[in-house]
Amino acid sequence: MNDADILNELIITAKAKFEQSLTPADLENAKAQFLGKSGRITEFMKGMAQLSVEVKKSRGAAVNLAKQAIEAALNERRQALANAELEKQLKAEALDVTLPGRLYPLGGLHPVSLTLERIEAIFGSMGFDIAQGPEIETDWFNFTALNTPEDHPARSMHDTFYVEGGTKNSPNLLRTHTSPMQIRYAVQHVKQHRTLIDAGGRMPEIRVIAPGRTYRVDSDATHSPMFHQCEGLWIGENVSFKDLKFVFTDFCRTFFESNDLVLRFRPSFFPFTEPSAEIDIQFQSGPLSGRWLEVAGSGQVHPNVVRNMGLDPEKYIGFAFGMGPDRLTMLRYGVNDLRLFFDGDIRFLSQFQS
Ligand code: 2NL
Repeated sequence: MNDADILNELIITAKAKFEQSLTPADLENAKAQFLGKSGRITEFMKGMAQLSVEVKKSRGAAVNLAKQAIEAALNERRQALANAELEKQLKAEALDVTLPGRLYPLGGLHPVSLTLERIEAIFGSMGFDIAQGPEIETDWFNFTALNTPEDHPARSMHDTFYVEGGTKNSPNLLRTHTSPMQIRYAVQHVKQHRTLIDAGGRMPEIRVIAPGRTYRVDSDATHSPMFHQCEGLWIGENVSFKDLKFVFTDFCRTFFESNDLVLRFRPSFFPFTEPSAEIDIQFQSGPLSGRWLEVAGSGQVHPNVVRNMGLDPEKYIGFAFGMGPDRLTMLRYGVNDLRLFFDGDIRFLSQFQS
């Protein structure tokens, strides 16, 4: 075989080897076989030392051409492997920009919070202020100011959570109802209008609701140690039980979205009201139709309590009521175990998104 044939053969073999190389590493190994230090091109050039200048020249030119051809084939193959690699990567990371986005589940309000918002919106629309305040109260605001006698069972360790702090005469406790906030609100209101009141002017009426968390030592299917309350208070010079009846009837009909719902006021007793009444409601249709359901306590604010607000009970009169948003939530949604609201099971809680 002459030189040209040998070199052509080398080029063809190199091209074939490069084609067979499936990875860059294979390809570099194949390259070494032809262009490396002991590669076949290098070998071919060895022994050229003894040749004549003419032959060296023509042979050198031929070898260089062959070398260039092999290098060209090598580069082409390198590029092809790089392209294939890129193609593979692109395919693996393929992104369908036409796919819809993944929705993140949105949180929602707790069913009792929904009820509180509802209560606030309804009383707010009737001109009631909304007052929020401390859950750790003093004995004065929670009991004494509310005409609750020293020996009342509600004040016992069995019924109330006492906490550290406070004074011997007025220990700190977790409020057992939201009434203390109403006293705070009323005292503030009266302070604000003191000059006017003392001058015999007309004090703007106290119209407020106090929603929030309350605490009692109690725990079963219908009682939770932490529960919610929402109380209402309306004090003025000429506020009567008929106002309470109207306001509360309107509230219940709006809250339960039931215009034919009827109310019943049943005589009762609370230390802070006199007279007092339990409020029952009756649906005229639906699953609870015909049953009397207790939803609130109420009454005319006791003169002692009016006095503790800084007002003269001979001149100022009004009513108060207290209801349980937890129970209202159970009635509205037909839930029969109060504990479900406070277990924190998202499968239960996520059913109340509206
Ligand atoms: C119930 C009973 C009631 C009140 C709460 C009240 C507040 C003040 C003065 C007088 Cl500042 N009374 N609140 C009155 C009657 C009943 O709640 O069974 N609640 C769930």
